[in-house]
Amino acid sequence: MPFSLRFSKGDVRPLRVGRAPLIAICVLILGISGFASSLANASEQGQSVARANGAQVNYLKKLIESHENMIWMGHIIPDTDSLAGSMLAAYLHGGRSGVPSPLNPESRFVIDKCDADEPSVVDDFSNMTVGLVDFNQSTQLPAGISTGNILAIIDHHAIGGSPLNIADVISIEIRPWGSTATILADQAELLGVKLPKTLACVGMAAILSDTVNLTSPTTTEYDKIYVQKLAQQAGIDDVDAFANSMLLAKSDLSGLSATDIVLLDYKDFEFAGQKVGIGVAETLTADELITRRYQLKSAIEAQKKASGIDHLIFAIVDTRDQKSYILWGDAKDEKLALSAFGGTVKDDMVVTDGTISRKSQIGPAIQKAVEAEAAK
Ligand SMILES: [Mn+2]
Repeated sequence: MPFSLRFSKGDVRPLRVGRAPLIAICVLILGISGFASSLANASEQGQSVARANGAQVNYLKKLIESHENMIWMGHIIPDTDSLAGSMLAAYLHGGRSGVPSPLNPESRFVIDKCDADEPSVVDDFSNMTVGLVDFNQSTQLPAGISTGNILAIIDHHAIGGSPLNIADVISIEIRPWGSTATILADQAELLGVKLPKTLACVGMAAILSDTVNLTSPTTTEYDKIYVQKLAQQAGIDDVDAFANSMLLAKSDLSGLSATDIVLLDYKDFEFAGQKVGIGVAETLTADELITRRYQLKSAIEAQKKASGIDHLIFAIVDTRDQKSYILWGDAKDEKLALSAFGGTVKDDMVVTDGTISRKSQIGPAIQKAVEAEAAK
């Protein structure tokens, strides 16, 4: 018999902050083979294994050690969470971090403010194995990454319309938390790894960014806890001030062209066989973009034609008043916007109150509308 495992009550790690209700956790771990051999080694050496998800035995690290040229990458257009995800994952599990294209103004602000080293832009993935952070959709995979070279995915998004089709068994960890950085902060804690100040700062910033300073409906108790913990590690006293300065950095879009704004935080999806692009601009000063809405609509229409997709919806997300102004480029997408968000068209926009999250509100609403149309 190769090995045996004993699990005790200690296997289930309670949430460390108080009476917070446990939310549903979805942890998919498919990289069993590397993990099992690590467990076998641990068992042979007489160590006890506390938890069957790789905690204490960093199976990803062991897996990555056997690959010379390994890099952690986020979705095509980087944001602060995909940046933080690649940096934290590389620190915890080995390999190096990279971004597929240059950073947006908010992420640049975070790198400066946290005094962190900026990962380099990498677009040549030949002879590399890759770990993906913050996405699992084939439509968001940076060009040049072969699915056969993907070792692991760490993410917090729905598996959605066009998940990556990967023939090999790999490690996939998806938890329905507010950010990828929250999952990595939790992995660090499970592994007993203390993050350096700079990375704790970047991780905290990523949680704040993805959850809009813990106000988005995607926010979980875990996000709140790890913002506190990471802030403490990073020596940041005033988290609100940090979050507000980030939101301000993100809001200054005055120097950007309409097309730049549409593509600043943009993702492609596939719903019911339709290619759908969704761009968002989170801003405290929505009026500035509302004033430019006809420029934006022209840019949306041009971008949609240029990329040959079926739909393109853009949302001005007003993070101050917690609502979104939905824009489109043509009559087909006006119909889609109305079907997805209801209401009426006023000033050539649809306004949707309480909507600030692409992941849990805007994306799912559009997905349902596209699927309903396809089913007709
Ligand atoms: Mn994210």
